[in-house]
Amino acid sequence: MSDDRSSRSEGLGRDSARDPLARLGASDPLARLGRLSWRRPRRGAARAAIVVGSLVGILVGLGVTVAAVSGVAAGIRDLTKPSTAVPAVADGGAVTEHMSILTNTTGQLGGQPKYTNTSWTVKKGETVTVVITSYDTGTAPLQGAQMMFAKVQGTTTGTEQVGAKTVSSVSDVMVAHTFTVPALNFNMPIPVATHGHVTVTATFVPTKTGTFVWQCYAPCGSGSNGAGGAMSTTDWMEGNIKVVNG
Ligand SMILES: [Cu+2]
Repeated sequence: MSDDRSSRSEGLGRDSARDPLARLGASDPLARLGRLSWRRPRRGAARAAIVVGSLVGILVGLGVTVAAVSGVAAGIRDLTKPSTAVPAVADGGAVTEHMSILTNTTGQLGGQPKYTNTSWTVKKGETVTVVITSYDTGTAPLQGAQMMFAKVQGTTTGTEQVGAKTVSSVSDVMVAHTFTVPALNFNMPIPVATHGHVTVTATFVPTKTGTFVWQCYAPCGSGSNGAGGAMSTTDWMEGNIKVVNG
């Protein structure tokens, strides 16, 4: 290229109007071709350089724009979002759900025990205190696989309060009912009300959302195995707990 450059310098240095060679060169198709072929890459290179330069400029501009836009977006996000990470659902609140187990029922299932407030809604992540007051003075001793429901499970302390006593289980022969939410691995055994009534209290924190069935697993219903009547009737020994986002 340096040779071409020098010859071009000579060419440029010539006065084409007075130099026949220059004129010849200018009119000679081969010479023109040569000149063109010499100039073309330079023009091409120049164009390429301009194009590349423009592209770089555009890309840099785009980059700056993107950075600016994302910066603005980040700024907007920062402005609209809480400054500290907040768990999506937990509100750190607390709620108490009161349930009773009555035995003075009338009608078709007359005399059979019945829970009140059988369906309620709580928030995921909040502390739920369940207070169950039972008026049932009869027992429903646990049988076979039901034995596992003598144990308190899934409460924040692993225990429950029976009156003023803190217990981690209830004697299986003294159980009258259970308040069990299998999907939440939660179980409160309710002992017989030896003094007219007994109040059992426990707390738990639901960690997942959904609608979960709770059930009594003590054979307190009718029939030979105690699984009929109240035990197989919704809103008697069975209900729903709905856990929603806080
Ligand atoms: Cu029961």
